[in-house]
Amino acid sequence: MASQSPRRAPFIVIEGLDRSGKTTQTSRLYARLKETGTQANLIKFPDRTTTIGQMIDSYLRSASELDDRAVHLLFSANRWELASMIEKSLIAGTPVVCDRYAFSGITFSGSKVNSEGEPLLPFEWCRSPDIGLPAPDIVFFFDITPEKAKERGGYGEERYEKEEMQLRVRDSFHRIGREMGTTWVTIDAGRERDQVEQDVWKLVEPLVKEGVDGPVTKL
Ligand code: T5A
Ligand code: NA
Repeated sequence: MASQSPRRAPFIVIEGLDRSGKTTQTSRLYARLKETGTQANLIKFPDRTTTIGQMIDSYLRSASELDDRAVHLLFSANRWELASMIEKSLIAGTPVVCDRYAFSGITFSGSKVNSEGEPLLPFEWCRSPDIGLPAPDIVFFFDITPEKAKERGGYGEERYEKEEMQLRVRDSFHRIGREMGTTWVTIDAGRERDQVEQDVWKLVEPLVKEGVDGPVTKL
């Protein structure tokens, strides 16, 4: 009798611009999974609770200065801190819901410019430290115009929360999305919370129910 290889749980990432509602929707998704009988792991990057995360937090609040390359590598290291936990969770059958991931790393660092408006860090250099991390099975990209995002209480005080920066980041996310194919799902995040939640749930519910075939893939 042929033994069926066990299916693993999905790795679900919500990415997007600042104020697009990622934290709102990852929390809603986590809660909805729980209500329907699935205990997931909810994680967020940057994870500001670790030693590396505290350095990132201080940099984002402009309480400290760091070389652009150094902070990029810290963001990536912050993901590597959780890489084996993510993989183990998926293999054990527990879905992982993640608020931002390597795509934020690439788009934000890659969108930094000098006073002449030229990129500070080459795109391929930005991509390389995340190569080998667990790859998501689905990425919801929360797309929103800077005007819409501003209506949500305006951007805060953090380092990258400036309109020009957000526009470059948005273009960069669109570029990555075109390369990613079907794993990448663009969501109009400028709508009501319930509508956004419904769109995410429509795709997550079957993925969690059916599970995923094969090993955890890598970025
Ligand atoms: N970064 C991050 C890097 O440079 N490199 C990296 O590798 C990574 C991982 C901090 C910064 O770090 C950069 C990117 C960022 O600039 P963060 O800690 O995730 O990243 O940022 P936060 O400030 O926590 O979160 P965001 O600003 O991105 O906001 P969210 O999570 O997208 O939005 P959320 O859910 O908090 O909602 C914002 C507000 O809008 C309301 C909410 O109630 C809230 O008030 N809202 C809505 N209002 C109307 N309609 C809706 N549909 C709404 N949904 C939410
Ligand atoms: Na957030």
